[in-house]
Amino acid sequence: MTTETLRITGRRLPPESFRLHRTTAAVDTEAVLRVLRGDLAAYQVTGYLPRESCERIAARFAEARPRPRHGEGEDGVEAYVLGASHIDKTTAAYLDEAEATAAAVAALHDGHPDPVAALTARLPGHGGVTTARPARHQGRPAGTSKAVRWNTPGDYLLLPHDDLAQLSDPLQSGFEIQSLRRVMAVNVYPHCPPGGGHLKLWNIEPDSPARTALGLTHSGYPYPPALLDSHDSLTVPVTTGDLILLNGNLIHAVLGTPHDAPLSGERLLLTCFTGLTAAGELLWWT
Ligand SMILES: O=C(O)CCC(=O)C(=O)O
Repeated sequence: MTTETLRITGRRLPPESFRLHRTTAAVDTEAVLRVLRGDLAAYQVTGYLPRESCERIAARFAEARPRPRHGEGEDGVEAYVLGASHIDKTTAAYLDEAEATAAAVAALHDGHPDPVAALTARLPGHGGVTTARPARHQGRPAGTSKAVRWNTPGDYLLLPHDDLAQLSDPLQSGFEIQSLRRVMAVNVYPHCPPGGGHLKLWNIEPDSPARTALGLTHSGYPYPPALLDSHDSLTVPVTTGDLILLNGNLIHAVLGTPHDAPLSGERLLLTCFTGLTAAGELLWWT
């Protein structure tokens, strides 16, 4: 089957849920819980991270000489990453990486609280969340957050994808994140230059047949942009200091800048994934 004849099937949010909720500085916990449950597409808190923190984290990231992740970006580098990513590796290899990078991630914050962890710490006691903790495997914890600078020129810094499919990778069989049915991404931006690096979400949470037809069963990446034209979309204009919570089951992408402006060298993301277990435990991983 050619991609022209494929249709991405799945769950669509009702129009009143497929929207961006916004507040300034203060976090509306009820809105966070709506994203977590899949009842809201995205929630943006402008001015979440004070300017001094943004500048400190960006400076520490530059000093740390983060490692390149090879891929289809400029000079064969898709991103510069500080911290661990569970994608495409065994659970043991991921947890080794989380342990090996924990001190470098903590050093980004110079003794100040990690703003990603500060968000997850707010949730226990609200909306049936009993506790918040790292996902674990054989007693070993997942990473708390990672810092990422995408390095791909063109229309997309990161192509359309969903955050759920990657949990099913057979390499991570038995890792407790595999029992989760929903993902909420917690994203904080110490720097985003004006004019680009925005987030685009499409109103489709793809189902297994759609992923299988596209060969994306365990990756959820990348959905061909042309197949998304028939789905409603919304764009979240990212600004420095934002916290953005995303319904990660929806297909979403990071947009580039018009005219190849030198954006990719500057935008900086701190992030973790979260999900709620049937027992009400909020798990995080990276
Ligand atoms: O860079 C961003 O704003 C979001 C990145 C993202 O969607 C991901 O890492 O899955």
